Amino acid sequence: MPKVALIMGSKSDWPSLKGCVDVLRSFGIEVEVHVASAHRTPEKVAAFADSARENGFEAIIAAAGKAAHLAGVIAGHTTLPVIGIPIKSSLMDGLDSLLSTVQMPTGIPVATVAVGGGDNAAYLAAQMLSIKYPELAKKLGEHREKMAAAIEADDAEIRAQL
Ligand code: RP5
Repeated sequence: MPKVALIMGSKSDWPSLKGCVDVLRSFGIEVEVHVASAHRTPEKVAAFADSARENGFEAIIAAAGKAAHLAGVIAGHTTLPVIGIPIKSSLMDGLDSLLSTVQMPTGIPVATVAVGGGDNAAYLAAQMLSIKYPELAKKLGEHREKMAAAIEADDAEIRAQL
């Protein structure tokens, strides 16, 4: 079974991350969820990331707000793919989190989704893991077909009103 970790910098991030967990589970991806802070518990973050590959994780999703260094610090401690979710948790509408997450130095990338983009982080993880797990590729294809059918239904509904 594919396995990923979802790490958040604070419990206050959790409400915007439930969708991420739901999407991962809908694809049959095991997810281990932790609160660990790059600033408040830096040793815990480093230890988790250092041992993530040997502990069977295949990607790490990291969510943080404000000075959002969590994903970047994790990326510095592992060569697993790291997906960053900037959280909107300040007066700056998440722009601070977005830039803190995405602006990584060369060689240490963080695949950053939109501010509050937890669901897309899960879809991206599923797409990455689909290289190894054919059942994920199949489920992703089916999901795309469902989305397209929904758009076609919306198109018909709007056109019928005119
Ligand atoms: C970040 O600071 C967290 O990821 C959170 O988004 C933000 C605020 O944290 P709290 O002060 O709510 O714990 O580290």
